Amino acid sequence: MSDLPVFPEGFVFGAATASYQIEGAVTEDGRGPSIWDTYSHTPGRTDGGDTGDVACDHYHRYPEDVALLRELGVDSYRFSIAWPRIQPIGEGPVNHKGLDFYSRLVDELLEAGIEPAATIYHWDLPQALEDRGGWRVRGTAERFGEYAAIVAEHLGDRVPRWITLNEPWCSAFLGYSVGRHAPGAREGRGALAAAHHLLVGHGLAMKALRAAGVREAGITLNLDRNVPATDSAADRAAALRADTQHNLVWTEPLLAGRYPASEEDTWGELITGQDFRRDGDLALIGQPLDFLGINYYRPIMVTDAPHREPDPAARVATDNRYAEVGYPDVRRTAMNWPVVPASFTDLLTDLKAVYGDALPPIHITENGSAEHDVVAADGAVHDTDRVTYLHDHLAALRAAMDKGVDVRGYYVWSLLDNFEWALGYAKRFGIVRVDYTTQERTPKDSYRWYQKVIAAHRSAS
Ligand code: IFM
Repeated sequence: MSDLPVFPEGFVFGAATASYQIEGAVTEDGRGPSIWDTYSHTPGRTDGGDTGDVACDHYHRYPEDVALLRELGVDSYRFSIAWPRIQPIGEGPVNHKGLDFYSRLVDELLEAGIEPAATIYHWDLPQALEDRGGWRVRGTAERFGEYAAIVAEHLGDRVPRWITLNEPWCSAFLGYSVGRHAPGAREGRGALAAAHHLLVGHGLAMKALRAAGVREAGITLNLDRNVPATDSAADRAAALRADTQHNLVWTEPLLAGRYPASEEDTWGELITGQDFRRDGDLALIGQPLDFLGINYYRPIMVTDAPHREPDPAARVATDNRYAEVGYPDVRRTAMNWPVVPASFTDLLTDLKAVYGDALPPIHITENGSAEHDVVAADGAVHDTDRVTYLHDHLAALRAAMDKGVDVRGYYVWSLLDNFEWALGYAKRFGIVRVDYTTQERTPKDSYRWYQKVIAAHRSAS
């Protein structure tokens, strides 16, 4: 859109997806079951009983999807690799048919002039590893390092940008504490152990990526901006606990080489005397990053609240004496998420203020909105709310860059409507509509808008 500020030359415009959300073909070419196959096939776990069995059938239709990306004009495409396609039980020999799929995808992208950006883990843990403790146990982090070495060795020469983990907060806390993501556990220490082992896995994967000589390696966090509901000391302390649980648990070890100073106040006795941390872990986790990936969608307003579970022994790791309150007077997306673009600017400038030169260059690896899309009589989707959301968030991002935050790229979430985890197919984030009966793809107005943004950027730089 012409009124968007100009982005610097070399700024990367991209689009993102993830394996289980789009691929389908879950039993094809030797793929093993993942925790999301198990979870989605468990009655009552996902809305409408939806599963990723077919999803967008991208496994078979990837040439069509790459053609859509080419027409869109993106510089880069972020996809994720399904671990159970590469190692069906999470360890042992490589399943070459699985690896070949990603090799073909990468070649197709390069042929289209699009830089591949690969996420090594976007939540589809091989079920066999979950059966042995999942991310609660250190062995999973070690297996993850081995898997990362395999994909880096086979694809590292053609994939310049690598992301070890996507949103480890969701893996650890939604997966092992809230129970709304696979594997669906509700635990205290298990979730905290998972958070630590994900970070250890990240460190081991970084070593593997360095050994393979890839151009850029980093991690993607879904950082939240936790805003106190009032200026009272109690609400500000609650916001710090929310910040600890959502952000500091990752950013402190990754960027400052320490665990959060506020962790005991946040987790109480769940974190004391923990035995999952080992000497040397912080050095492993805190290896320099080439970039930090940030996924941003919305702010969270919090207020002080008592523990939901009075018995500490029965507490989950997300019971931290704060409660989310409604954000007043703003539009909400179909996810019921408040739309507050200015908080995107604030999140980034705050991060810079806290970490200074220790903050690596940033890629926004996801940003977008689920909307109540309507197919018009002519088959088009006039998703003006999504266009406004994307426009305003790009402007907010540019404002953060003007204030000194080094941001190198932006990936819209998502290229396609897809399987929105426990919420199934009802929530549509795509800039391309997918008809799940026919698998027909229809570019929405937001796709055409983004195409123009990218073209205008190209002609200005
Ligand atoms: O669909 C998810 C994605 O897998 C991870 N980030 C948030 C998106 C929207 O909820």
